[in-house]
Amino acid sequence: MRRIEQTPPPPGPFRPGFWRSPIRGPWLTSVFGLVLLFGIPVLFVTGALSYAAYNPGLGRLNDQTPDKGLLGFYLFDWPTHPYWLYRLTQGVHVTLGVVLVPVVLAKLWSVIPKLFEWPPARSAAHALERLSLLALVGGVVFEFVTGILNTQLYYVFPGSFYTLHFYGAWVFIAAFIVHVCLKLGRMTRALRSRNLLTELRTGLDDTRPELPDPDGLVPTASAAPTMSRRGTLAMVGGGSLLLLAVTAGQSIGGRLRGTALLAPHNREPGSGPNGFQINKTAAAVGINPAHVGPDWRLEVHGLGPMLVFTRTQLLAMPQQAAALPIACVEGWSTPDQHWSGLRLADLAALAGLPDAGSVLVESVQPPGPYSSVVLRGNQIHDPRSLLALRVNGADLSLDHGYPARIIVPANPGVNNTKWVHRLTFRT
Ligand SMILES: Nc1nc2c(c(=O)[nH]1)N[C@H]1C(S)=C(S)[C@@H](COP(=O)(O)O)O[C@H]1N2
Ligand SMILES: [Mo]
Repeated sequence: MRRIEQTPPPPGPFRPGFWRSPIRGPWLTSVFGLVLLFGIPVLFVTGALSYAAYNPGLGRLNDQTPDKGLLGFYLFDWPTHPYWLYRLTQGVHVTLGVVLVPVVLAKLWSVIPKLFEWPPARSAAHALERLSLLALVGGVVFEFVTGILNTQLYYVFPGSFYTLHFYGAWVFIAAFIVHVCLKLGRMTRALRSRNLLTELRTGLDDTRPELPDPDGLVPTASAAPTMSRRGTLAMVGGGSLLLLAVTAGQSIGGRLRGTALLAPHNREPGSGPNGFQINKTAAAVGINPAHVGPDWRLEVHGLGPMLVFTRTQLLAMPQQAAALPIACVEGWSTPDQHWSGLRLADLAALAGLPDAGSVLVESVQPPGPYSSVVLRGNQIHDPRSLLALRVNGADLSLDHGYPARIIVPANPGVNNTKWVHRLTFRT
C-alpha cells in the first residue's frame, strides 16, 4: 500500500491533468445523480413487481430462477385487480429504463476520472468504497444492457434473462443504497453550490469550472469549454425526451404504436378484429398446423375422468366476455381487446374442482419456454379470466392462439398461453 502510494500515477488517464473538461464537477454530477436518485428506485420497484407478476413461486415452468432464497422474500400472489396493473408497471419499467439511458451515460461520463483514481486504494475503507463502486457501475451497465437487449429481442444471454436481470438488480440496488448513503450529503451541498436557473442562463463564453472539490472531479488544469452546462443539460434532457417520444407509443398502443420507432415489434399488426400486436407467430414457435386443425381437442383434467371437447362443443357452451389488454415483458402492450370464451372458473367446476388452487396450462407448442404455464387460484377465479376462443367478434387468428388461448387480467403477456390444448386443475 505504502509503496504504491509513493509511486507516481502511470501516464494517461491516471494523471489528474488528463481530464480537462471545465464543466465536470460535483454540481453537474449531482444534477444527474438527483434524477437517478428518483428514477432508479422506480425502476427497481417496478422491476421487482414485474418479477412477482410471473408468480415465480409456482415453479420452474413460470420461472427458471433456482434458489431465489432470501431475494424472493417479498413475492406475493400477483393480483388480477386492477386488470391493467402489469401493463402499467411493465410499461413504466421499460419506458423509464430507456429514457434514463442518456442520464446514466452522462452521470458515468461526469465521474469518469474517479475510475482512474490513483493510488487505487488509500486505506481499507477507501478500497471498500471503490469495490462498492465497481458493483454500482457494473450493476447499472449490466442491468441496462440486459434489459435493453431483452426489449430488443436479443436473447443472447447465457441462461435465462429473468435470472440474470433479477440477481443483477439486487446487486445493483445494494450498491446503489450504499452509494446514496455515502454521497447524499455531498450531493445536496453540491446542488446548493450553484443555481440551476443561473446555469440555464449561462452560455458557453461564461462557462467556468466549479470550485476545486475533494473528489477531484473538477480538473486541475481545465481546457477551454466546448459546451456549456446549459448545453449539456439540454443535450441529455433532449436525448431523454426523444427516447420517450419514440418509445412510449409501444406501451400506449393503438394509433400511437406507429411512433414507437425503437420497438422491434413495430411492424404493421394488420387490421380487422385480430389486427393487434403479435409477439411470436405460430410459425415462429413451430406450431404444427395439424395440431390446431379440425383434430384439435381441449383436454381438461381435474377430479375424475378427463374431459375432452371439440372447438364446436366449446363454442356451444355459454360464452363469457372480458375486455383485457396484452402486456408483454418487453414493455409493449395493446389497448383492451374484447375476448370471449369460457371462464377458467367454469372449466375448473366442470373438472370437479370448483376451488382449484392452480392450473397447469399446456399448449401444442413443442415443449420449451412459454409452451406451458401455471396459473394461481386467484387468477382462475377472476370472472374475467378466460380460455378465449374469439377476439373482437371474430375467431382468434392462428397467430393470436387459435383454437384457444388464455387471457387473464393483469397477467404478464408471457403467461397468457396461446394454442392451449390441455388444462390440468389442481387443488
Ligand atoms: N404457446 C405460447 N404462448 C404464448 C407465447 C409463446 O411463445 N408460446 N408468447 C407469449 C408472449 S411472450 C406474449 S407477450 C403473448 C402475446 O400474445 P399475442 O401474440 O396474441 O399478442 O403471448 C404469449 N403466449
Ligand atoms: Mo411477451
